[in-house]
Amino acid sequence: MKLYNYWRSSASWRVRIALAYKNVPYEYVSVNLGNNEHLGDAYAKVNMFHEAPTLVVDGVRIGQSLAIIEYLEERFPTPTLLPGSLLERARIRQVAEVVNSGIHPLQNMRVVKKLGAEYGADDAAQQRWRADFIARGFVGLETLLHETAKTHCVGEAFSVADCCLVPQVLNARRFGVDLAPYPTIRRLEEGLLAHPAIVKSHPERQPDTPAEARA
Ligand SMILES: N[C@@H](CCC(=O)N[C@@H](CS)C(=O)NCC(=O)O)C(=O)O
Repeated sequence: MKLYNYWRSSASWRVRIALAYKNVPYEYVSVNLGNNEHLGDAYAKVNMFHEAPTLVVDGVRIGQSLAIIEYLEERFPTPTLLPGSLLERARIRQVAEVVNSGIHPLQNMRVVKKLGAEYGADDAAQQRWRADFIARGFVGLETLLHETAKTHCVGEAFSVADCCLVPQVLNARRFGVDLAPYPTIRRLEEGLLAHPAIVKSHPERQPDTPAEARA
């Protein structure tokens, strides 16, 4: 398996967490989003949406981090990333989608670049845009997690919800979101940052992590 990804991409990190949790070996292929490598013709042959991550298995290119994680879950069911009862699993998927479909797209690189190129938003305005949409999402997410979380996002077992939460909190920190109003999110992040799968897959420790960003 080859994972086309980028150290700093939060959607990539979700998949790296799942691979580490399930102890699945893979080849790390770096796609430098910082240099717009994902926008070139070569990467279009890997991912026609010009997004990271992409998992390539037997020549089949799977995009969308949650689709990749579901593939991994079905192929390597143990340890599971979808634990618990039917209703708990629905909550896990809900948290994952709040991040994947609700928060992340509005703070994504292409959106913010367009604000700069076509709507006159300078760096500070772009940062405010990102921080604002992350914070709006976190207001609801904090309430949801207050209902669902114990040691993990949903109950006491590690799940795909945790794979999605931690990278989004790192983005929040990167874009200057004040995390004080979100005690449940902060508590969960603090605990999860010590998890071996998260430590191993952390952006600070990847093959393409630049020296200045290394742990
Ligand atoms: N929902 C997609 C999002 C993929 C995505 O947009 N990834 C970002 C990096 S975190 C990206 O490639 N952005 C490139 C751009 O916006 O130009 C997934 O979960 O895989």
